[in-house]
Amino acid sequence: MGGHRLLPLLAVFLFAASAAVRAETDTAGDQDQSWVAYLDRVAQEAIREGVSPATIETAFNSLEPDERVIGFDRRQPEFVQTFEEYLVARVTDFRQREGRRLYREHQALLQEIGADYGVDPEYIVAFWGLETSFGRYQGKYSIIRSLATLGFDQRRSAFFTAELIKALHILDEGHVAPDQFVGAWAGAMGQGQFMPSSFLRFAVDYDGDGRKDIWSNQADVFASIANYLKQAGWKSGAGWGTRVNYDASLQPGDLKPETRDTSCRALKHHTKQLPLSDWRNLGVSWEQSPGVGDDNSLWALIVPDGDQTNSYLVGGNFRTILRYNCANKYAVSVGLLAEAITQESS
Ligand SMILES: [Ca+2]
Repeated sequence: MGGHRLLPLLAVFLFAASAAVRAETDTAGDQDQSWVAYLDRVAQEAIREGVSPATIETAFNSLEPDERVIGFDRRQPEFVQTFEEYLVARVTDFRQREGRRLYREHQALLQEIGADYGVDPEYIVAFWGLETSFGRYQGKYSIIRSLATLGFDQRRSAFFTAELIKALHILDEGHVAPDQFVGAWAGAMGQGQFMPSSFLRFAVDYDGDGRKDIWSNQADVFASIANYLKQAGWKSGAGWGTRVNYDASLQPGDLKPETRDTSCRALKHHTKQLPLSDWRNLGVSWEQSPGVGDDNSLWALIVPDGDQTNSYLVGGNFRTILRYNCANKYAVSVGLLAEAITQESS
């Protein structure tokens, strides 16, 4: 790869940056040196993967760790929300109202993208609303700086270093200007909050301008979310699940799956998957059918908080939502918000 002979140049550049930092803070000298060594190691790996040295020089120029990011990473939640509190905080009146309004405003584009990817468009809007309140809160942290800080930190170094190298690829491909390459403190980017690895796998240039702009191009944002769901197995029209009632004699804890899907921790709290007819025979009932009369599909029972009055049967699309964000309460809120978006406003 042609980049190899440029390596010494990059090393000189990084060494110069480190010398400047060391001159300022003598006591932190060792820390600075290992930070620079870390960036140098990342740079070499990225260059080996074909990222241009110029891109890396721009990205790493005067880069310093962001202590705020470590603070967020170490912060413990002060209290644990109940499932009900979580839903109230996420599926707000504002998001339902705004979701309905934006669903109508972008209806033609959403229908087209929904048809192209085989994804019900109200779910695209629901993810958009839950992730960033429809693009309002994407985060203003430098993606490169956040990921380098978390990659340099010991706690999840390998994960964030891999994401950092992928972020360098994204810059190198020219999808976004370096000064606009921003997002949430832990590296989730754009209106759908994709990590760099998800961007490289799923982001789409739907409007055809050559850039996958998940930050500000509405068509790219919608199509990228839709493509993520499609690749994760979405089935259009199959629903997500429904709230259910059942008799206290049914013990969901006794209905463990024979083999456990370990791809996502939330699945630990799912019963085995059964057809709706089996659930009916077990005394489970529902007001609103979870699927479209598709008794061949398989449904699991979840009881968030162990509260029987707040239980759901969830299907294949629910498991797809978990691939986007592995938390049962998140996935229920996506389903409920999507339903609210297609309801007539009251
Ligand atoms: Ca584009």
